[in-house]
Amino acid sequence: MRFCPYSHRARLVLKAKGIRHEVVNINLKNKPEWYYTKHPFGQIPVLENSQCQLIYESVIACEYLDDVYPGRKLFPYDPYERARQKMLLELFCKILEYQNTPFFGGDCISMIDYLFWPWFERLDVYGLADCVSHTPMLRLWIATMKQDPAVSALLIDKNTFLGFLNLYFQNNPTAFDFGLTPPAIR
Ligand SMILES: N[C@@H](CCC(=O)N[C@@H](CS)C(=O)NCC(=O)O)C(=O)O
Repeated sequence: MRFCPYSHRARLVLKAKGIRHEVVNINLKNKPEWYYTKHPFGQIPVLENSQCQLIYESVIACEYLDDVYPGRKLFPYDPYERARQKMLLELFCKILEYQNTPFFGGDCISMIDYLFWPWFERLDVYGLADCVSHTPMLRLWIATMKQDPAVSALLIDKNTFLGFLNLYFQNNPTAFDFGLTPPAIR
């Protein structure tokens, strides 16, 4: 589902690491029966690798991608630093103003930034952009994140998001497809 922040996490990591992949979107209001063979409760996202192994829970899926695929490691190698990112993730909003580095994991973007980002991208859509107006470090982080190639490639246009939410709250089963262009008829 294109608007899900948990799936967004996985897509950010796939993009950041340059991993070739296929995205299969499902309609959460009308889940296909087969999807329950991928996830016991039909939640998204689920990652399926080329050996047909299934990995769910977005943080676990992101860590799996980081471990298995080459390219820049997003989680730090140092076990303490890795644990620290996971602790920050647990604390999430409570720690936001205690950072004094440009990114949550230090001087360059790493896994923790990608795992936080989907919620920050949605602040404006939910009319909550003002909640960061008194937090200059956080505003700077948001501006810097928007310049990252993976983040900018996956940014969702605000009007598309609002169009989706409008249909979603009307219980319209086509909400998840909002903004998609129908395939050209040959
Ligand atoms: N802890 C899960 C949460 C995933 C989640 O809540 N996904 C929502 C969509 S944003 C979902 O699948 N909802 C449908 C349902 O629960 O039936 C993760 O991190 O992957």
